Amino acid sequence: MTIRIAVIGAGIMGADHAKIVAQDLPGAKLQVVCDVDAARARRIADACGAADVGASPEAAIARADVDAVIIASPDVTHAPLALACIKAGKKVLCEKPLSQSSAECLAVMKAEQAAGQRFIQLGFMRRFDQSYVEMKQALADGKLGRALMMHNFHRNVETPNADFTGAMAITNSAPHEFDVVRHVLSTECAAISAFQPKRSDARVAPVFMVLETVDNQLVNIEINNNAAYGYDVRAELVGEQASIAMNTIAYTRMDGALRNSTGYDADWRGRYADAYRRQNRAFLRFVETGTFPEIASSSWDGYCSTIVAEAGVKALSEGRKMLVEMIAKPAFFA
Ligand code: ISE
Repeated sequence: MTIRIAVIGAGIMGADHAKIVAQDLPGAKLQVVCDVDAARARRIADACGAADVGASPEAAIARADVDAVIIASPDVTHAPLALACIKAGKKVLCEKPLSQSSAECLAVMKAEQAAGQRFIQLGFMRRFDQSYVEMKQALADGKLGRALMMHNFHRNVETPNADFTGAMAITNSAPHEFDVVRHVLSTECAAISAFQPKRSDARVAPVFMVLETVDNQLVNIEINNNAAYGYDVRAELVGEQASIAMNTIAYTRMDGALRNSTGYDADWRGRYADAYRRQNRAFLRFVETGTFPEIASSSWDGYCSTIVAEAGVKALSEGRKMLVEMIAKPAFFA
């Protein structure tokens, strides 16, 4: 049976998901591209061969010819639209974050539990990236000894718009690290501190965070959304016996003029192209079988990354370490 998918949002991520569904997701059909900007929806739909377009997310979710939904609309719409999908009985791949409010995340979790089955897969695609898969496996195989620290750098070329702030680096970019660190280390964050250096210009300066885990490990995360030179994500997991670090991913090296060089991707879509496709294939299997993918993120994981982000924003604004107080993990999400 072909799974007919509606993509909500035709911006940078909606366009990428529409392309993946149309070109790299055997067994799926791009049924609807939905966006309030009709011209943008039509452009993406025509480019990807979608069956239809729409302007109302709720109407697209309710369509009888839509079996599953990918939410790639603005962050503030994610939780309300996820709730609409649960109500319509449709499984959903929701781009991160689930919400920038932990209370909204709890409401989505509550709705899933009330429905008695899993509906939400969250778009923390880093878990599907081979580098983090190998890190987690090396730790599980005992090759590192006990995990002590994890160093993380997350650098974008430049902020997407002029009103991007240091707090947004924590709520929009850092959730990737908040989630993948939990996943790789199988731990939770107990406390977070956040700092910012001063740039010589008006651009948003990097945010540097130190997380303390409930297992007495240290994690540092640099989010630099104005790195200028390229899209560059790095990570190193340090154990008591060994450490494992992510290589810079490049398929070629240029030699010439007495130099050699490798290129950087312009943004995450290139660097994580394989991870997005693995994530979306896992989602398709979830829709087909009803079995939640083992390594995927759930609405619980969305809550966990958002509660850390909320504490991180307070730590940055108040200039002091903040404790992270979370609810216990419901058995429903075991
Ligand atoms: C963006 O929203 C993403 O999700 C990217 O994966 C991340 O690298 C970027 O920093 C975010 O702004």
